[in-house]
Amino acid sequence: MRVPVGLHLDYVSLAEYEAARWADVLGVAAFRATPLNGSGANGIPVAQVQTPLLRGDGGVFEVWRGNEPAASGQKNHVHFRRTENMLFGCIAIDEAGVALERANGHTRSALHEATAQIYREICATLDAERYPHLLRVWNYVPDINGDSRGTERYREFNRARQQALRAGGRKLTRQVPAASALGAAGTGPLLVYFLAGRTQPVFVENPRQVSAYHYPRQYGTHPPVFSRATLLREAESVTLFVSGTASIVGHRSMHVGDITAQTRETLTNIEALLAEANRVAHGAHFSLDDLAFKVYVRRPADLPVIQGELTSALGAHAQTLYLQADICRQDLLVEIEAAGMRPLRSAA
Ligand code: 3EB
Repeated sequence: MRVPVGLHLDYVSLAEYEAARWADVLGVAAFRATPLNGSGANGIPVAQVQTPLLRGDGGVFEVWRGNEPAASGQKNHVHFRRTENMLFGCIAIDEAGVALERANGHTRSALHEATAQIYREICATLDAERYPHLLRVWNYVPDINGDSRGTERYREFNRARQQALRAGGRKLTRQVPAASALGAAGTGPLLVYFLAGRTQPVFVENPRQVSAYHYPRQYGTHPPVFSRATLLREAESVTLFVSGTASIVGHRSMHVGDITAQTRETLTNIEALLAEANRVAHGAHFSLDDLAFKVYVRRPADLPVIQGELTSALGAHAQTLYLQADICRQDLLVEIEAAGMRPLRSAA
């Protein structure tokens, strides 16, 4: 089958990465302990994600291609690369470097300021470059379950993200990107990478789950701004971006302490989301076989159980990347995101 024109995703090893052709690469997320010298050559944005690999050494590189010539650019801290219809960007801000301004007699936390700056700069970049539609956002927050002045850092992040998106004139419900938000290891920067486009995607919610932007206040004063999935239709293909998905039904975390049951509930959620995406997609029929998965594992010791469940559900040949990361609720042990492409017409 010939590869349809359109957005494309590969996970490659270090050796393949070093031999790759770059002309149509939009951007890269590098899952590797130490940054490569010379990565980001040709101005290609490389998000250095600090979530340790649980399998595979040398690193794994998530390579997004647009299948057409791409051009690089930078606006303030946002490194981006774009084709006619797509823009990949990444931005990292170190909390230690942000200026804390006094507002109404109190200072915002460094995390608030770093988050606000990142989302302000993303909005400004998309406005300036004219890619109005955020499709998919990946957020990596150091010490995500840690405390910020009596509030969990993830909740503080949510507050700043929502406020900055509001200030940027963006929707806060329904027409919001797919996303993931995970803990990053160590003391590195807050890191966000994203894909945006010029055509509006289809936004998909999970019938088994309360929309995250409608979570009740027990999960924080400002809800997380993301859709459960987005579908991008291009001329010859459809791309499905599945947000970070966990063992949540309604708005509650299920199976606290039970990694087997959490993994199964997460897969059930992804299957329900796929069914919903297929219902609203008109013409694309996604199955689990079409997707590449990123699996975030809180406790490395749970890896064999999680892997066993995924292998029996997805088969031994599924594209899976296992990473250690804290999940944004303390009681969640595993979170799974996915992406995949399908030809729109039978372009075989
Ligand atoms: C959840 O379903 C789990 O804050 O951007 C998943 C995906 C989660 C994205 C985000 C959070 C985010 O609420 C956590």
